[in-house]
Amino acid sequence: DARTDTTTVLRFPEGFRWGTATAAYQIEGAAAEDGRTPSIWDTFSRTPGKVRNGDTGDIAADHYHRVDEDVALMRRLGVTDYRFSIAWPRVQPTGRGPAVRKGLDFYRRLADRLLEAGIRPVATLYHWDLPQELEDAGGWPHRETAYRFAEYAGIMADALGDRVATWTTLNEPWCAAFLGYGSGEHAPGHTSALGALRAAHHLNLAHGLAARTLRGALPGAAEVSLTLNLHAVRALSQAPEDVDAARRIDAVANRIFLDPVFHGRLPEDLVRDTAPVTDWSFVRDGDLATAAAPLDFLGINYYSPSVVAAGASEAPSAWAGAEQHVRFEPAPGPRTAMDWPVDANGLHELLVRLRDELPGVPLVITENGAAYDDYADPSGNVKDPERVAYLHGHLAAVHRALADGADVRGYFLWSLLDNFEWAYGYSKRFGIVHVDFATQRRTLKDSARWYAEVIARGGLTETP
Ligand code: GBH
Repeated sequence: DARTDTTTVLRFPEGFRWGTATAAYQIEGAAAEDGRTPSIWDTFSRTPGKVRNGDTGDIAADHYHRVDEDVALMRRLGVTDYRFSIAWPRVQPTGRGPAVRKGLDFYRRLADRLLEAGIRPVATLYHWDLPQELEDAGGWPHRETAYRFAEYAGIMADALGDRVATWTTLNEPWCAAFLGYGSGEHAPGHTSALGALRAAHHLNLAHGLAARTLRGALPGAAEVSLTLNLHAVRALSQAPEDVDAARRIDAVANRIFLDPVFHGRLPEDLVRDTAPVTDWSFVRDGDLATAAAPLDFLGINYYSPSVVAAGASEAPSAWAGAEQHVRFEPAPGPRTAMDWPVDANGLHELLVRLRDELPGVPLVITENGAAYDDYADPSGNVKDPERVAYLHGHLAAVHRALADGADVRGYFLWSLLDNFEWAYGYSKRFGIVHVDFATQRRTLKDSARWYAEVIARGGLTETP
């Protein structure tokens, strides 16, 4: 009984949302079924040299055919919420015109299974899988894409609005813009500072247009949100040039989205800093006001902090010119299998910053988790002790932020399943459920059992 349990020292508020998260291209597979057409990630993953081992999302975790089993897993974990994304090319294959019924039916079935299991569906409209036809017409650097996105949002609100009450427009527009069009590490793989900045702006515009569309199409109780991967950026020292390097990255990674979406303005220093791009005429009158549609919460994805100093990094980069003035420093301490530093304080720092800068905006951690290799012990249990330690540390940081007054309403663990980890293919495993990709067999890892206990208790014990 939770009330008499004295071992739970870090208790979370009543009604806190405990979830897991996934994304369509990373788990669904069924890439050519029921009318789905290629997205930019299908094209990119088929381009030699772009994804490790030539992996694609053709089959992935075969979730398209295993919805019942996957929802049953979540019911076992006891999650209150599940965050999934909708594959735009599955429901509107060319990114224009009428929707495909079978595609809509898939998401209706998923939402129904979740509701039957007592799990709240949380739908993200865009987790990076742009219909290839829209990319061929110019992609996110092209303004028209924002209007196409708003139309697609309306289709989904009409199709799922009776079942889904919580909506997110975009997942991590920074990645879509700056990894997709700036550094080229992600689809569609372009390398242009101007293209990346145009993409970022049109994603902000798309978000605002879609937020208004959702609001108009859904009943009053629906929630509308945006998910950002805010960068917890720290200066290597208090020397003014290092502090300035951190300011530059904060502008091009964080404030480029926060300022339009919450304040209807562009950061002035960003416009000044983003040489070689000086012509910002792609930002038209009224766009920033459109981007600033009222939201019910801000989603934050956090994995690790960055440390920067004055210096120079390589181009082409994800930093739209800032790389000419900024050097990324290896952060100290342990690392995950992605080689990302493990530092839960970065999450606390971000939450406290948002408490101060966005008063009145509820916060939800829409992704947090880690890639580690797991191993089976002699009795077949899948062990992942580093992941358990990572999760415990980060949830403790969330608890600290709550105690410090941050309005955090929920936590979604990335990820439910091992999946297609973008440019890393299947070489990195983020799941709390192990997937044997040869047989599609799912096995709970220790971290899944641990998370189920946390949820059942409503909090953490002193140590994992
Ligand atoms: C998320 O993105 C995605 O939403 C999810 O689909 C993905 O599977 C998951 O995380 C794990 O990768 O570029 O120098 O700032 C993560 C975003 C952006 C986090 C790049 C790490 C690297 C340091 N990532 N960042 S830097």
